Amino acid sequence: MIRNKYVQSWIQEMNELLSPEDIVWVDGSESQMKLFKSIACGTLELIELNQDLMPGCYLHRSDESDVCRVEDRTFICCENKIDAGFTNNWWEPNEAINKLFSIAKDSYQGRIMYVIPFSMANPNSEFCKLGIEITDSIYVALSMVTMSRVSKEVSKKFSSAGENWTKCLHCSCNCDKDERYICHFPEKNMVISVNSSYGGNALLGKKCLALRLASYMGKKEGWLAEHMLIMGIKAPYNDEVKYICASFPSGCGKTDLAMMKISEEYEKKGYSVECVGDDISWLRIGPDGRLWAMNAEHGVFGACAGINRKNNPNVLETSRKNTIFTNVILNNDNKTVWWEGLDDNPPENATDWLGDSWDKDCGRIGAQKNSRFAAPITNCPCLSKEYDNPNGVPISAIILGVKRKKMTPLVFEAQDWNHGVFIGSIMSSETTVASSGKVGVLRHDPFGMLPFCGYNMSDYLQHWIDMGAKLGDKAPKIFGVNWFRTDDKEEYIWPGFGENIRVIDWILRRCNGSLDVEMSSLGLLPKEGDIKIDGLVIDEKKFKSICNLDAKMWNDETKKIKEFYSKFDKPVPRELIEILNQS
Ligand code: OXD
Ligand code: MN
Repeated sequence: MIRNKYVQSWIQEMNELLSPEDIVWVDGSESQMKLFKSIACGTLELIELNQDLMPGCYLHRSDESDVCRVEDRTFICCENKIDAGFTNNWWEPNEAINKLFSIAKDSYQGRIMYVIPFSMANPNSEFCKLGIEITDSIYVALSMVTMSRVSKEVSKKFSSAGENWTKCLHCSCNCDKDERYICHFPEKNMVISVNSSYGGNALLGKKCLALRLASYMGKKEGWLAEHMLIMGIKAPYNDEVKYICASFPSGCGKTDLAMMKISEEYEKKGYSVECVGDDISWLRIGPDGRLWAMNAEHGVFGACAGINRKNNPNVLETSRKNTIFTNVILNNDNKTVWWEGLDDNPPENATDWLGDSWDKDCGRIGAQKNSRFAAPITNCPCLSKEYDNPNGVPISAIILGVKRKKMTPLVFEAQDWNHGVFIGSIMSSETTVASSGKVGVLRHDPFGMLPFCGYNMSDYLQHWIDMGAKLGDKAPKIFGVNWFRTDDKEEYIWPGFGENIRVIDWILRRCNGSLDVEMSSLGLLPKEGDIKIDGLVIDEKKFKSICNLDAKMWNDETKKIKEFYSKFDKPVPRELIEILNQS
């Protein structure tokens, strides 16, 4: 129980609304988590996996309709529609609350109300934001403990927090997809999510607080909440580890990049990579005037598809203990998990994500395409020792990544901060399975934040420009990347994964001012030979093509950007219009 009258009165209000059988306060302790897991196994919400091979690991299967984020059912409920802006669905707050409360009313009957006091970011840092999630799902409660910071120490922080914490209400209800709503109330510092238990919709500290509400808080308080990984790189020519942030839209490999395993050849040359965060960065200007970043989360909610020992052993290793898998294949013989692409040994006696018997020749895929694992970040074999530093880590470069078959070059550099903001504003990527809707559709997704910016996109871009003005000559350099260019056979040209160190190497050398560049309409391009491809099996002609900007394609692109900018419901910052007109 927390000594805070605002907390107590909200819990009482929710108790009356939801009518649970009992209330359980979650403190994240080992003994409590053990108890929750055994209860969840009893109700079949979890299936215990092989505890010798995968200690502390469990499998969960979701409702068939509840497998990803639902952007069309996600709302920003602020007083004025214009403050949500054209990139968000808007709902008048009182109307939304009436509807949501009518759905939530008595929905916990016969169920437990789990009350989870949590912190996003290190609770002993300036970055910390407190929240309380109420949920009736033991799976959500367990996952929140993994993904955020939940402890007795965090609970104590609420005694002096007054009203300064986020109310997060989650109701599983009966998972009715037509009554599914993920609603954010920035002015009330509140989130309500009903009828979904999928991570991005139900672990309310993650996308809902740490991005949608936090981006709004960041705008008001002078910092940034971004859909960005944080990684450290030691290079032989730098005395110290350099940290970079990288944004990519959902499902484009942030976890892979943050935990990438570089080749032995690069290790021998003196390179190493460490992970600070894989999805959400909070960035503040430090006392030294530089930009400092902290991972808002404490866990990894990674996509299983495509993870294997060859492409990324570090990600696989992260999921080998104390992990909850959702919607993967169960190997009934040894109680381990499997998904398409993991290895060449699909299990013979298996059950698919829907609970049906499965074998490789049955004509169906066995793991849901957006199957996931939730693991403590401390499992990561290349975790940075700075990952929880209350000051964050100083950022030397920001990468803005897209997923595009054509047009966007492998890597390029912005001319200055505002030009970098322009590059962020025009990012356009192919949609992935992380969200409902068609996959592979090219859409504008500024800074990878289209589904996550909790306020008007023009104001967001202006905030980026303002941050640059405050940073002045301490601002990190900004780069664009695209690992995903394809050839005529639709095959990726760039090998990606651990070989991305070659591109990061170019970026770090540019930060040192040690390489020259070619000018292009989109930004500064590497000079031939500056990105090392020795030892790679890559067609030189194709490689050259992905390093360059096709003038005709760029010309067509500028028309699409103009069209995109014309959809803004508040003026696009003048600095960006000027850059577009010169491009
Ligand atoms: C995620 C997402 O799960 O971006 O991180 O959808
Ligand atoms: Mn994400």
